[in-house]
Amino acid sequence: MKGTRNVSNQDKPRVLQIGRLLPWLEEQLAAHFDLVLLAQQPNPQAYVAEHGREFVAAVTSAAVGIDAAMIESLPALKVISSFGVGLDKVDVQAAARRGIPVGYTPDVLNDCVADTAFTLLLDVARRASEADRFVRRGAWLTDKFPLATRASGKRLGIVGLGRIGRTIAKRASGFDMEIRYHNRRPAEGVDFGYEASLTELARWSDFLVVAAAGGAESQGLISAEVLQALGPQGFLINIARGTVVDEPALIQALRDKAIAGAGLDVYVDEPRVPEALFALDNVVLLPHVASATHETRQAMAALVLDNLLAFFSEGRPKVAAPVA
Ligand code: 8YV
Repeated sequence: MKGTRNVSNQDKPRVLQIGRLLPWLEEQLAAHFDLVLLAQQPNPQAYVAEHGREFVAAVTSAAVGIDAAMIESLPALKVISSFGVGLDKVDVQAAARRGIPVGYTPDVLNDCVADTAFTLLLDVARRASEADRFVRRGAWLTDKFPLATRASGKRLGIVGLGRIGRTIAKRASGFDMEIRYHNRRPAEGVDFGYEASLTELARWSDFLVVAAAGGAESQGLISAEVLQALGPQGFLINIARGTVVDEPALIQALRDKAIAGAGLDVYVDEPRVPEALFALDNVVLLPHVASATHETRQAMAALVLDNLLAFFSEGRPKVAAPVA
């Protein structure tokens, strides 16, 4: 019965699951903990108001997050475990104020997210999706497909040289690309050129790849001015968060051909993608799938579980989010 404790679960920590997770992970959580899936409650808000004090752990995801109000409504909460690396929807500060650590899943997704950055980069530069549409509609029989843009040997600007940004840089060296980057401050232990001005980085770049964390600090970083500096030969790739880009300015730039094209995995209001983009051939659109491979999602799921198990056996998650 929903919300009623199973006798065999009484000794297990009570865990609130916010949002759906991979079936394997849900099974593991249910086996190790006294798990309640909030989405299965007829009235989730009323359920939390009535039962919130019973939970010592919460499991969520980067997509769903957990805000300060939810943390507040769980007065016995001791740990949060989130599926994903992004913390823009997880109120780590509110948790930290109560001494609650947040487990999350960095690193295990670096390779797949970097692969997706290059999927988008090569696709939009070489017009692969557009060419696929051309073949499928039978246009090859009568028309000539236009020339594309070379990717190898070009200039790659990376916005946010963190773990994922560095993995993208590794891929780029295989394409003989020259690399520069923009961060709030120069990164340690890298030889790539640092650009203090994002606009200057955009001006220099053939491809500008956004790999910065989301959240208030990076909101609208890729502005109309940055896009203008990227210019009619430049491409924008975003595998970070939709909010890092001024989306209306990007749509305008793509329409006006003020930039050459864009490859996007993320949007401001997912899963709602601005319809204006659907009509444009110079943009490749993915449905936020950068980490979505069997291998990486399984590694993320395993870490979500390990973070909780480590907290209950050793007092801290295996990988805890930094408190800024
Ligand atoms: C997640 C992501 O798969 O890790 C992140 O921050 O954006 C993706 O890898 C997705 O958002 C899961 O919630």
